[in-house]
Amino acid sequence: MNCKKGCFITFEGPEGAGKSTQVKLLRQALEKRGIQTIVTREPGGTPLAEQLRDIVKYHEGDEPMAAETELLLFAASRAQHVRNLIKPAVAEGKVVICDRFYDSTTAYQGYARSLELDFVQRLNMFAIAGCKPDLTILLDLPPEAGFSRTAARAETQGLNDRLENEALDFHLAVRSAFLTIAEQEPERVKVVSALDAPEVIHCTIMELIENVV
Ligand code: T5A
Repeated sequence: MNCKKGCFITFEGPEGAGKSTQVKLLRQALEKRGIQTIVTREPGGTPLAEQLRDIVKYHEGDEPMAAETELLLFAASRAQHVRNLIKPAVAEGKVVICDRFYDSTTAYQGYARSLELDFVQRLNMFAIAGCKPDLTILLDLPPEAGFSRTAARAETQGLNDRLENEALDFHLAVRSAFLTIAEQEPERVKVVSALDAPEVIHCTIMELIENVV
């Protein structure tokens, strides 16, 4: 494996699918091969975008956050992240691995929150300014399986966030939306079962990565 140019890889999937676990394993594997790799996440990734992450994930109090506000906060975080971190790093020839990107907005805010899909997609394109992933790994698993993983973690590390606390129907809609996106863009979005052991999933991802890195 020999990275000749920068590239941009995103991970998507329902809560607790194991994205962060796989991002870490992929980074280690690429760095072992001497490939300069940047790992980042959404929402967040730059100081300002991380401030927006705190608001959109942990807002509480008497004033509920409107779905439209939530959408715009994710888009604002992404606009900042793309311009100040992702684009410059890819231009320098690095491999950028991002834990969630605009497919999460389409799935969570577009499909699961039922915001107007055409508008969500136009907003996504506005926020990314042409910075589309070269490859997206969709880690797929039933929400119930993801919940049992994150519940164990919440017990030891603290509370779930606003979106994790949504009802099962919401998370079923998110999963189905991701699978729809993968059907629509089979060249870019590759579905990998998240039910296997982490090492097995990692091997599958390494095979998919060979084509882009
Ligand atoms: N969101 C985000 C939107 O609504 N719109 C958007 O546009 C964007 C960008 C982000 C939230 O914001 C929403 C989606 C989210 O609700 P987050 O904290 O970044 O919040 O949440 P997640 O991305 O869902 O991160 P999680 O940490 O919850 O899930 P991961 O990263 O998929 O899972 P991971 O690797 O942390 O693993 C979870 C647990 O499972 C174990 C791990 O050890 C860990 O304990 N695990 C496995 N167990 C068994 N088998 C495996 N294969 C396992 N892999 C990991």
